[in-house]
Amino acid sequence: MKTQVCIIGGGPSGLLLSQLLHLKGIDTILLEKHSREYVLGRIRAGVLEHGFTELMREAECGDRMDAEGELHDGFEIVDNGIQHRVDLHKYTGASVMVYGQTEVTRDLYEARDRMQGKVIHNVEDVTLHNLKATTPPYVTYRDRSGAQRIDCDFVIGADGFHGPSRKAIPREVLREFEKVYPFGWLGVLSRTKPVNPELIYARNDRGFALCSMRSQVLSRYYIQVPLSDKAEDWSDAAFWAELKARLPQEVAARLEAGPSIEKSIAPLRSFVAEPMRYGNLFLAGDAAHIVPPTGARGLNSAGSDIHYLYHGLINHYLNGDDTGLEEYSAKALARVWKAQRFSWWMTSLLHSFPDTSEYDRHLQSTEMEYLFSSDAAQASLAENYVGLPF
Ligand code: RFL
Ligand code: PHB
Repeated sequence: MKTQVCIIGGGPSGLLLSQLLHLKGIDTILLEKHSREYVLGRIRAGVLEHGFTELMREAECGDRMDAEGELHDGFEIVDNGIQHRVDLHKYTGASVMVYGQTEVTRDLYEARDRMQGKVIHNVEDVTLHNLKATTPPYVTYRDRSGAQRIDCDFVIGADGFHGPSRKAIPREVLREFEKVYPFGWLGVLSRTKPVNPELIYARNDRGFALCSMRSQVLSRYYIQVPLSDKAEDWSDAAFWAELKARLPQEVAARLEAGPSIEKSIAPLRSFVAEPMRYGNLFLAGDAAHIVPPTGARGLNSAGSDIHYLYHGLINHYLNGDDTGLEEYSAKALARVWKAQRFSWWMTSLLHSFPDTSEYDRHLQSTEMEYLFSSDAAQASLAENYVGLPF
């Protein structure tokens, strides 16, 4: 087979790029390791920044998001029982869209179907070749009918943190930066009315908690847990009791508990790989960088990579101009590091750290006091949360 752009990974990054390029007449083939049902079964991000929603509209995938997603002008931060509101709209004039990653991915898959996009599922042994050679690159893989080969101009590594693309960059070229947090988030999805019209991020001596949602009848809650915990060890009753203990009493009193539809633990990690380009391979999204979910930056940073890559590729194909592709890694990384900083800051502000000193605890409380006594500090939080400009 032959295509212009071979995309590895059928998560939001890969699907969005494939859809945007197709609309400009650029041919892609997308390879995904799992079935569509499996990809859609993963419960992940819930908050989209304005730039991401604009990309969805440009990809002609914005209708359901605009009809069913909810615009939020602010969110709450609770500090050991005391509630403060961060007014996103007041400080930035912008809002965020609460619309789940599952729905984003479903809309993108449906758009790919409508346009007869080439999306191949259940591929194995994806291997990248000739990335820096003078001859064009190609990708090999296996499916049910045997070994396959795709010749292309460019390979896009949008295959998440564990995919093969980043690993195809030689050790002596790739630099990796990592920070592993000593806790995870236990998340529960339940068919219940969200406890609050806006998200609540709660700092508590028992550990962090987050009240989020997918719709007016579907809630998503998280609590910080030690890395040694297993999701199976948490009964629904134990989860609800612990969540309520970390929320202000009046919020806990109105929280509607119900059976969990999904329950899983995600470890918290920060990670950046540099550079994001190697020859004709371009990395995008979680393949190149991970953030802890506290600042809701992961999917949104993937979106900004796709924005830069999409413009670089259309300039290459439609105008013969390679500047965008040459600048891709540096431009994408500059924004990625800002998202890293913000996610680290918000994680440090809101979580309980084991083995923390009295001094560190004092600093954390002072940071919180400063935040809610300073318009400048709230404006800084707000501009990062709604998304820095591309
Ligand atoms: P994905 O979604 O991981 O997709 C990569 C795809 O590549 C496939 N793949 C392969 N395909 C072919 N061959 C191989 N060998 C392959 N190996 C892997 C995988 O099957 C998969 O389908 O990466 P992508 O597209 O870059 O998207 C990134 C986002 O998924 C991620 O950043 C967010 O989910 C992070 N995140 C959040 N981001 C936000 O912006 N806002 C949020 O509110 C938010 N909340 C979250 C989150 C992530 C979480 N977890 C579980 C890590 C909440 C949580 C709990
Ligand atoms: C979610 O709804 O899954 C969610 C929302 C905000 C975050 C992280 C996760 O910061």
